[in-house]
Amino acid sequence: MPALKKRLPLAATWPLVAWGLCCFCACRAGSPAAGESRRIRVQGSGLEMVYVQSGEFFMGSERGWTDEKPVRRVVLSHGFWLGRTEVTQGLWKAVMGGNPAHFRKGDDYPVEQVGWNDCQEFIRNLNRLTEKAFRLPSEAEWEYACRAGSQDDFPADLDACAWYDLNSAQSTHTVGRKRPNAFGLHDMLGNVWEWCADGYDPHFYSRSPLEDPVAPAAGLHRVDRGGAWGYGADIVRPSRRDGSGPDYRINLLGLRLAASRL
Ligand SMILES: [Ca+2]
Repeated sequence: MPALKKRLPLAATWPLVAWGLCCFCACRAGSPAAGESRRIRVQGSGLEMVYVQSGEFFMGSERGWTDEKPVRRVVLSHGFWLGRTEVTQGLWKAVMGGNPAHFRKGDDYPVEQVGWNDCQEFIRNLNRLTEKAFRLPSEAEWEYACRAGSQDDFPADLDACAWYDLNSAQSTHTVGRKRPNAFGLHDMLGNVWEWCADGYDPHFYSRSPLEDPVAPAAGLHRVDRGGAWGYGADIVRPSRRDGSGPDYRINLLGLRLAASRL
């Protein structure tokens, strides 16, 4: 007599099927979870990157300057990694071998007095050392990450989350000491302005694509964002835009790193 094959009841197989599907999907997707972080060591220094998921938001402000209008719904179709803090003087020294900062109070202070072109050289060297593909964030990525789900154009709790003219004692401060935003990012507002990848075009919002907008890095100026220790609450805002020449260096302006993948 042939052996009878014992079969599980159909209902009993569903948990196994579901578990298998979950594993299959997770392996195929391979995408990090929102807020996941990774530390990267670089020649005795390092940095921490936080994963920001794709999404959409209203970019700009009807209460802001003319270059912040029109407000439009922007889609970021891919998640990306962003530095938990501004680039520190310690990391800059580890990569470049020197420290251009004005406020040399410690390795955990943000680097400043770095031009947009200096930042490109820094990123090239960093990528060679780490075999990764760091870059500056786009302006849209920066504002999306700064807002972290908020549409508040004038944050009421600026003292808690930013170094600006009323609490900075006219200096930069150690990165990461102020309260992080909802994405876990520190000092997006204040401390130092942060270079973005885009060229600065005051009319860009009127004609930019609504999905993954990036203004070409051309023309006289590049975008910097977030305000700094020497500015007031009218400037230290998520949607405030500024443009500076690519070789402009000042003790109010630094950078934060981004990467599409790590
Ligand atoms: Ca900042």
